[in-house]
Amino acid sequence: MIKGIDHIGIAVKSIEDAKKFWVGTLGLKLLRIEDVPEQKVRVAMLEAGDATIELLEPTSPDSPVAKFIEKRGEGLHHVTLQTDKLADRLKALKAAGVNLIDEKPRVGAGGTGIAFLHPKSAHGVLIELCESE
Ligand code: CMX
Repeated sequence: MIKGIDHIGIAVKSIEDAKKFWVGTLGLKLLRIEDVPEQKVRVAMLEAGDATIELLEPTSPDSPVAKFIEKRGEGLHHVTLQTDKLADRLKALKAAGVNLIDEKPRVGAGGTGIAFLHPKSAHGVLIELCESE
């Protein structure tokens, strides 16, 4: 089912500011910056070997990332795992009693199908599944 880690999401107040550390100091390569209006975030994708680091900046005070930063401060926000047959996997997870935030795939960064599992079902970690063949 799970094919690997796609990316790790880190909530930041400002991508411009966070880039100073992640790109300037650590030297990760900036792949792209894009708006994801459906999630009310702007994301910066950074190359980190086989996986990617995703810096998430809220674009609205009611963005889930804005609420996260308000409550917990900047930091690790979610882990994204690749899976095939996302819609089928979600049905199976629901049948297994997992608390799904998204019962059906929706559009995430890069236009791929994504869905979130609630942290209460994953030992405190927000898990994003993304479709990958
Ligand atoms: N990681 C771990 N726990 C989290 C969390 C996170 N990212 N976000 C919220 N929580 C916890 C809270 O601490 C809280 O726990 P307690 O009840 O123990 O205090 C609980 O989940 C509920 O949190 P809340 O502040 O009341 O927030 P909401 O219920 O309004 O929303 C969540 C929480 C996870 C359902 C919501 O943030 C969500 O739907 N997230 C998925 C969408 C998302 O994050 N999109 C941005 C990413 C964009 C992208 O990568 O494309």
